[in-house]
Amino acid sequence: MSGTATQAPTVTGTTSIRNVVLVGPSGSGKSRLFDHVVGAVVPGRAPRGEAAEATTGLRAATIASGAVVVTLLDAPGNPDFVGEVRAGLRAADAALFVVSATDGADAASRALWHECEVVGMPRAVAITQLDARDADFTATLADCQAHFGSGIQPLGVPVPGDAGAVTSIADLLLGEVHDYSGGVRTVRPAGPEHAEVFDTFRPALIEGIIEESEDGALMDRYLEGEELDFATLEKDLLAAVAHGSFHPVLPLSAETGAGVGVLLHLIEAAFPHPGLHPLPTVTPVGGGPAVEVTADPQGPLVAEVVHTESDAYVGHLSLVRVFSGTLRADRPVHVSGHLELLGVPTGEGHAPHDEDVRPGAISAPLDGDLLPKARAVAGEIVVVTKLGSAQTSDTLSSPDEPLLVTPWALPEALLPAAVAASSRADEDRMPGAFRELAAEDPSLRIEHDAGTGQVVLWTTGPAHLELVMGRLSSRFNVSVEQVPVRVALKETALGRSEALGRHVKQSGGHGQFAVCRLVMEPLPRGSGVEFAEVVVGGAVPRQFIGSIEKGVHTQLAKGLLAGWPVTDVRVTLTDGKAHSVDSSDMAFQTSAGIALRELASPATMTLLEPIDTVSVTVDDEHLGAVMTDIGTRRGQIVGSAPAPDQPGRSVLEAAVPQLELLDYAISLRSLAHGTGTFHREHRGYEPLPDRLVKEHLGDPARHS
Ligand SMILES: Nc1nc2c(ncn2[C@@H]2O[C@H](COP(=O)(O)OP(=O)(O)OP(=O)(O)O)[C@@H](O)[C@H]2O)c(=O)[nH]1
Ligand SMILES: [Mg+2]
Repeated sequence: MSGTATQAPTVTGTTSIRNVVLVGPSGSGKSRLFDHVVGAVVPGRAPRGEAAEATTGLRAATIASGAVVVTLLDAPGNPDFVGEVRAGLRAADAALFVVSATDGADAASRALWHECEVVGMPRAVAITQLDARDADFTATLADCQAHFGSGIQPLGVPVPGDAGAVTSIADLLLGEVHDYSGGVRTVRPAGPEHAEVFDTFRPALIEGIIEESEDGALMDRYLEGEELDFATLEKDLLAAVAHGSFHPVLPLSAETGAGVGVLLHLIEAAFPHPGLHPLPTVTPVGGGPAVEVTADPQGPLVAEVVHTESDAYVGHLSLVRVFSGTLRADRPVHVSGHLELLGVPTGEGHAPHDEDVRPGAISAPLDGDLLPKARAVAGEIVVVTKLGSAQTSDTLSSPDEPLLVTPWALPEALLPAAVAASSRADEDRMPGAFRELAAEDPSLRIEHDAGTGQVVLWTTGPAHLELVMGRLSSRFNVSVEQVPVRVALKETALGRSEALGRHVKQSGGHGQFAVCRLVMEPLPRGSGVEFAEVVVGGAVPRQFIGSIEKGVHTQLAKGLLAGWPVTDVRVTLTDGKAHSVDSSDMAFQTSAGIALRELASPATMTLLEPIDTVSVTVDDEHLGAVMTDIGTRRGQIVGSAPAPDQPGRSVLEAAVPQLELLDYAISLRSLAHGTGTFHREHRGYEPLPDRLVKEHLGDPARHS
């Protein structure tokens, strides 16, 4: 904890709040820009070193800027952490989309742009790293216009200085040149040397703004040659940005600070305040029709936990966006989480919960520092301590009127990693650590697989897995080893087989006597297990038929070939023998097991593997590669079609064995150059190909 600011900026009302999330691919310069802006407003903060690490979770800082209070959120760019981006888009009211002038609008940028688009986020584009050697502003701008559609127009254009470094920016609306070379901004009117820049970029900007204007006569006036004044244009520009239909582009350099002043002005003047941004769906806890809420500090309290961290000194820290009402440190809140309502598997640690909790302190965040405050009104983003039971995506409301916010679209964890505790002590610490990790991270799914007995961590990708493993050891002192993930198979019958089960022990004392003849035959896929009996003449007394049935079910659940449960078979009791004294329930159960083990052999039985329906959404140019790859995974293509609402992308549906999908979350990224996403659903079981059966029979799964 360090820093010089000790007081939270004063929020005078919801309309003076601006919440802005930085979104863009990894390495585009979001954290650098975040640090620069925070550092410019709060002097004395040590900037991060050159070897900056990739961001893994939301960072937040609330700063005063002009007449508004801005909370900046820095989101990670790595696709594994798209859940944090979505949380940031939920918490903020506008996004600053960051594209590096060295990389352009690459596949990762396009995927993130789509994330903003699906939630209708108003956004501006920052083209950063203008000072880098291979920076190309014009090419990056053209790239953005090509990929992000209409409404992308620059407000400023960098003007190269003497040494090539970008120290000046031509402001296209004001007709000025802003010079940052002396460390502070100096403004001069544009000279004849800048005519080319203005001629190139200004007409398109002005036409773009006019097209968005509510004033239909403006275009005619412009076309008739009238010089439109700055105030007219700025008003329309601001309206268009807030509306989400126009995306002004700002050149920026975190190195020289060029463009940062214009950015802060744009945020204050053009970015929507919380009252203009649509609120998420809110329902009463326990169900019922949606409740209308507005960004009114007097309204019912509705707030959502968008990020959770654990601090060695302060403990549980919840980053909370207040949507309605006022959150006060001296009033209890109702904490509610119901991920099960989303209809997706949630794993351990995400059980539904509802409880009233007294919060600890409320603070404005300043990137790790906490600036205390007494309350937070609708629209604010604050840190709340001591909400021990609150998990990321939980709702905070008033205990008198408990409400539930429908969470943002949580990403699916599709990369499985099986782990085993290194020691008994590690095993004891594992459940507590898992509980904490799951509470922080709704995209982590922890599963104890009943079929294989493995503990499986489902993550969104390798960087997410690495983060989770790192936390397990550094924060919870739990050492685990990664072991190969197993897939739970099943056994079934190929043809009819029969055997006699004799359980006869009659030497001395109370004996055991039970004999049964069982026939096993295949049933259609999905039938499960059936038991039948066709015993004639009371060879097996009535009361023991139930014993045999029980013994059959017990043995089938344990498996006959390789320890996997047997399915899709009918077992028929055809004959047997009993003894008037020595027969018993247990003896007949045992004889049934013996008969089944006797009749089982690789000649009459085989293994079934689980098959998933996989739908892959991918850029058209990579569809062929993805299809070919599905083939190498023993997959069957079911069909493909253009992706709804996503021009240039297709959805491919295929049936693929789970055994071939263990690394798909990683493979698809390289196959589709970062443009692919997929979803999988269990479809059913199919026989494992012969060559694989041999492999799996030599490798018994699980034996009790
Ligand atoms: N020269 C120059 N380098 C920059 C600039 N902005 C960022 N960088 C460098 O680019 C690298 C990545 O910057 P970050 O700000 O960490 O990138 P990020 O967008 O936060 O990346 P993620 O956290 O992974 O999403 C770092 O080494 C920065 O020093 C800039 O304006 N100029
Ligand atoms: Mg970062």
